[in-house]
Amino acid sequence: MLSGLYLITDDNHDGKLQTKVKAALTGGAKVVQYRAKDIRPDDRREMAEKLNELCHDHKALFIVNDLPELANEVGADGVHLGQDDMTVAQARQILGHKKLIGISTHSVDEALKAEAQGADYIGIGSIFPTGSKNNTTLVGLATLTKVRRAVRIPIVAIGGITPEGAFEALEAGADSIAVISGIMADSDPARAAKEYSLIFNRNKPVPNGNVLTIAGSDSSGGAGIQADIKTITLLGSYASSVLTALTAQNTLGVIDTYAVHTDFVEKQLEAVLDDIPIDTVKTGMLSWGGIVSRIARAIEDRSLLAVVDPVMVAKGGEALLDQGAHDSLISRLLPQSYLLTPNLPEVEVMTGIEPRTIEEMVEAGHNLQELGARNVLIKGGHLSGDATDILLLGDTEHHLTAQRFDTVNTHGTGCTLSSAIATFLAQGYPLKHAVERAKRFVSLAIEHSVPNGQGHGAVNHIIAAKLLQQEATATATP
Ligand code: 3NM
Repeated sequence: MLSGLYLITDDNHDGKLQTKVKAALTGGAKVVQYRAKDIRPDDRREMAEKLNELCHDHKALFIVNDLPELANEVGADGVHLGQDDMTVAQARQILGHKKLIGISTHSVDEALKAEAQGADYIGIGSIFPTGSKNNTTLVGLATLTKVRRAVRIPIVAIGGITPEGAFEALEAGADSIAVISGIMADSDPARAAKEYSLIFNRNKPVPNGNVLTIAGSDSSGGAGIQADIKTITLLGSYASSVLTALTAQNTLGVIDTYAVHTDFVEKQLEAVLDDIPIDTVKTGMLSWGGIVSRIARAIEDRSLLAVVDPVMVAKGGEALLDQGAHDSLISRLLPQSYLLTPNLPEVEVMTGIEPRTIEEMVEAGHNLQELGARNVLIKGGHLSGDATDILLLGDTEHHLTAQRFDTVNTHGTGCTLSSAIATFLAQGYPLKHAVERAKRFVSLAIEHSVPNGQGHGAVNHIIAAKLLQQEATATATP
């Protein structure tokens, strides 16, 4: 069964093809199709041999575009044919019955014909507009759904597919998603591939997705590791945790903190990461510089998708990060963050400017992207009026507004939001969906918070998870 992320190589012979394919395989690509149009046959064969070996080392399939003879010579798993290439029967004669043969199709008729001819899978495209291939037909998601109803063989959706588009294409019935530019043109192909790969976690049985939280303990249970584990668990994923510090804390404030030794933080990290296939990471309070650097290194080495909540000050105003940690956060961790989720005071600490308007929030977000954050969510809760957050997704900008509730019981909102985002990402929601859903969860948790203790009571994770589930069931299409 052909499923998962299907990478197609581009024609950009900049000497980085192998490195990029290896990164994509590390990020979770399950199939690689070698598509090399204008290259000398000897060079093509040499490259095909190398990529074939790389794929097999990563237990991925290797498919050659257009050329069954080359696929045969290098021991590839199959060939992919265009409508104008040889027939399936001709390719079968060269490759035999054990190899895969795929065909590009652009309509229900072509798909039915490909299945009748004995193709093992079909490509269908272009689903969205693409700059990677000339003269494609734009078929769209509706045709994809019709093709799904018409054929039984696996369907690979192709053309202009972003992670958001991948989510839609899987909903529309695709088994696999083929991507060129979304991975090959990305400066970080491993993370890009991971982002696409996670979309395939959708609809897996509970616990769906492995989330690792790296944060401090809040003895009162409302924030920190405790809020993270409640959030991740109640939303249906599996929570692992690495503790960076203990706090003596209650709803009135932080009384004291006790940092865990850096070596021991690293031991915890390695114990988890060497064993459990972690889908996403959330980082919270990291306490001091040595810890921040080691965590940044682990995230970099393993190309993890990390939601970084740059926790710097507690609600009561106590500093939770020393100067060294603050510097390492900016120079080491920020460039490794898949999503950075600062509130306005944290934006000020990181950029030197405290935004007072939406425009200033957007500008500060771009500054944080220039410092290396891949995507940024600036939480506008500290501005008056409805709470508007700014989400910068690569180079697109979204404004997300939520109702403000008049309550002091907001202990743990930041931790809850970032761990909910990490959870929904691990469950196969693309980033914008994950952020929107996490915001809804936090809104419900604040709306239904109950006083507990003498200060800022905690948000209500339990009711929020139930209500979110009910809302999802009510809006699901029958
Ligand atoms: N075949 P990107 S679209 C190779 O419609 C190819 O059959 C298509 O590249 C088809 O992910 C396409 O960069 C290009 O849009 C896909």
